[in-house]
Amino acid sequence: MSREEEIKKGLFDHTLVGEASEVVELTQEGIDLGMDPLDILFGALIPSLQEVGRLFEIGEYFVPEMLVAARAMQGAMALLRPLLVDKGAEPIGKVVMLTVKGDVHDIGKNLCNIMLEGEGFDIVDLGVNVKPEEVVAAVQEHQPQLLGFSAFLTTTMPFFKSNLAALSEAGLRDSVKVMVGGAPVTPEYADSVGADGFAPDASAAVRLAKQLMVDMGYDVSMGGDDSEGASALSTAVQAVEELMVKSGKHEE
Ligand code: B12
Repeated sequence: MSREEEIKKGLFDHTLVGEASEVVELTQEGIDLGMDPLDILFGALIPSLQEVGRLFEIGEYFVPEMLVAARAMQGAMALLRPLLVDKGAEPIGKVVMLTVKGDVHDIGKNLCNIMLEGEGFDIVDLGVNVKPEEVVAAVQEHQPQLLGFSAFLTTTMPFFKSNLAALSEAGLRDSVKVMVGGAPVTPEYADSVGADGFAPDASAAVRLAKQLMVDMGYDVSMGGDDSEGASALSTAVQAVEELMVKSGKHEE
């Protein structure tokens, strides 16, 4: 096994049991060895968190185990973030992102933020457990083109609808495009609540965000061989997709 493979295995194993300092050390070693940060993320850390979810589901893990695993993952994300986000160019649009009321899951949202930021979006992150009235206030204050709602619980998904209703009541619904996501969310559910789009993962969220900008008449490069700045992450996003197909996350 190569050192890179050992690092990935170590990251998976240590994240699973929430050993944060080992996860941080291995992440740093991987970065120093020139490993692709997206391979570290999608090839080791996220699969480990998926396994954590499975163990919770079958009753082998409880909330404390999930929490330490999530903390270990976040330590690694702090190291990976600067490598994934390439600041400097003019923002191509503004996105307000949040996890809905009653929900504290933020890893998926944070990952979307990193990828969106890396593609040139300006991100306003409202954090977790965000109430509909706070959503309205943030749209008034920041006037984003896009709004992203994240929910990881079937019991909090209905807040997508509450948020959309609050926006309509405030006369703001037509001023933004709304995208939704999170582990239990489906495209059908997104449609049923009247969202403008759904994405199952961060790379799809980037494509969706750009498409929604284009739909609104903004001139946004859609990746490919265009400008230098935009293409670095587009290439990375493609790499992620390949990794996800390999790991069986995407069937299509
Ligand atoms: C870590 C974790 C926790 C941590 C969260 C820490 C944190 N800071 O986020 C803690 C321990 C706090 C936690 C608590 C709970 N959790 Co929890 N948790 C998880 C776990 C293991 C991982 C979630 C995660 O971060 N995944 C990694 C990310 C990267 O996931 P992802 O889906 O791939 O994310 C992508 C997409 O969803 C998408 N996306 C996400 N957001 C958005 C937004 C937009 C706009 C777009 C376009 C796309 C998008 O892009 C992301 C990046 O690629 C999941 C299991 C799982 N398999 O999901 C359970 C899970 C979500 N939790 C669950 C439960 C039940 C709970 C608790 C109720 C447990 C309890 N009894 O207290 C509490 C609820 C707390 C609350 N009020 O929110 C259940 C939910 C079941 C359900 N369907 O309702 C799950 C599925 C576990 C299970 N298998 O049963 N949890």
